[in-house]
Amino acid sequence: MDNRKHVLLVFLASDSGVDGARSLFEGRSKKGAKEWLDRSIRNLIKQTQFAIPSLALMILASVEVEGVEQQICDLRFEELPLDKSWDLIGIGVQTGMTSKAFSLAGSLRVKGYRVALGGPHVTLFPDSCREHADVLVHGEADDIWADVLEDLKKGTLKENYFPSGFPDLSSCRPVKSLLLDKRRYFTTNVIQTGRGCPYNCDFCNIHILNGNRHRRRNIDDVVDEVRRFSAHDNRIFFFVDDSINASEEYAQELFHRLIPLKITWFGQATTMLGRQPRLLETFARSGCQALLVGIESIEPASRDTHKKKQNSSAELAEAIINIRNTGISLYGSFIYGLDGDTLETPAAILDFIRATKLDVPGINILRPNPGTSVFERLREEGRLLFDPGDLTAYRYTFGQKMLYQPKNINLPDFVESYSKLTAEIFTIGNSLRRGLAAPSAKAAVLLFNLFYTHLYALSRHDLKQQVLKRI
Ligand code: B12
Ligand code: SF4
Repeated sequence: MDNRKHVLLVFLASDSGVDGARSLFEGRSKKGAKEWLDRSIRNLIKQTQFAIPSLALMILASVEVEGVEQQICDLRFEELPLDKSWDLIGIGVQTGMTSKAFSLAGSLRVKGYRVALGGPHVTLFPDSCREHADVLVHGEADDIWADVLEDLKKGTLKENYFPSGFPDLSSCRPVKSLLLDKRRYFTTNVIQTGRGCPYNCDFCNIHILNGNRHRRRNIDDVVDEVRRFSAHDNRIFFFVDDSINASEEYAQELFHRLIPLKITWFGQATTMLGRQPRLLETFARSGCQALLVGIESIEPASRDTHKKKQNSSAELAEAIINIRNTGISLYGSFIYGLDGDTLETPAAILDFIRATKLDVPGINILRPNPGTSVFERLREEGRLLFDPGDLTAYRYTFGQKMLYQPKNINLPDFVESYSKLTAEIFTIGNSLRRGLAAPSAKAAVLLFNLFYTHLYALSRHDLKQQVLKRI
């Protein structure tokens, strides 16, 4: 008889972006060949997408407790394996995907499975999750997941598990990548070197989820992980840190030590990197091919209001040019519609993109995530376009729905100006030009731009419907 306990860890597919972009008005406005074409492009995006596994679930599945076996199920690629019996099913929950998570949890509990919920939404809004789970795991679960598994074994599962504080990342917790079917992913080499952020941008809640202090892993542990992972998968590495250059000294030592390992890697950094020449050179030498940088706004008034304090607007362009000059391609993420923005802002964004030759521009509409201070402020100012009391009313889309009223621009004018801006940036010709001009990772840059040409057209279509229907 098998006395072991079996635990399934589930990753949910998002309804938006690369996981499954579709019109919110699908079926109503598109018919026949157009709908078929849209579906084909959607599948192509899904198949060639830069899908990476969930590091959170890799970390949890690597926690070893004798007598407990764990398996990951990624719903982007597979069905729930309910032909096997599971003693506990863990689901990661993100705000904006709560309806999906809660409905899955509900259907599993009806079938008699016990469900544990964890992840950012549980950490921020545990009360909204309570009735949907047998077990709630609050905060970063690196250490407490072992307690859950021990209690499962003993038959003493509790309703809530709280960590005693933020985990000390300098203790060694080896992550296993062997648990994954690597053919499904763009890469399984997903690594995080630190957590937490000292800044307080008002549209973000990383400083709440992971704390205001930047905690770092031991450099030996990270180097060892890179070595182990590359023996299993020789593709690119993705460092998921919110800013890989958060500590210049740490990043300098780590990536200097990675040079002999001859890997290639992508990551996310702050534009401050453009003013860290030594680190920039080390990044390039250690195989850095592309970085995502949060530019957010080039309007000084918007940067001030939204507390984006790191770099002044004047320094941004120079920083970006410096980074690209070392051979690293850049994905630059903007937010249009911040409180200092006006109808002049799109022209300034266009000029900025042309001057800096950004490889992949990301033009986002502000998303007032519940739990952020911008959400609270917009709620107080009566500017939210969804019910702030209903957390399931907040949904992620690929910029397909305005969730708030911009401060200085009325909604129809905003949508028109946003549409003009994205239609000008994302054309097939511009995608090819940017792909060819990219200093590295040319194929990835080209694909991203082509996908965005499709995705932003979807966003324009849906926003227009929203304005026309006044939803
Ligand atoms: C890399 C990344 C991505 C990548 C890869 C996602 C992937 N495959 O994992 C991409 C670009 C695809 C992506 C997409 C999205 N992302 Co994202 N992403 C991140 C990022 C930068 C790192 C995630 C990560 O690996 N962290 C490291 C792990 C170890 O930390 P963690 O996820 O928090 O997990 C810990 C705890 O939360 C908990 N936990 C997590 N899951 C579970 C599950 C169980 C059962 C339990 C018990 C515990 C538990 O324990 C973990 C270990 O301590 C985070 C920001 C961040 N710093 O975390 C945003 C973040 C997670 N993403 C976010 C969002 C909004 C999205 C999208 C919805 C965006 C969109 N518009 O489509 C999609 C959703 C895609 C999806 N299906 O989940 C938000 C979630 C906010 C929220 N309040 O819920 C974050 C926090 C960014 C932010 N600042 O707002 N993302
Ligand atoms: S947006 Fe980036 S810099 Fe600002 S608080 Fe979030 S993680 Fe920190």
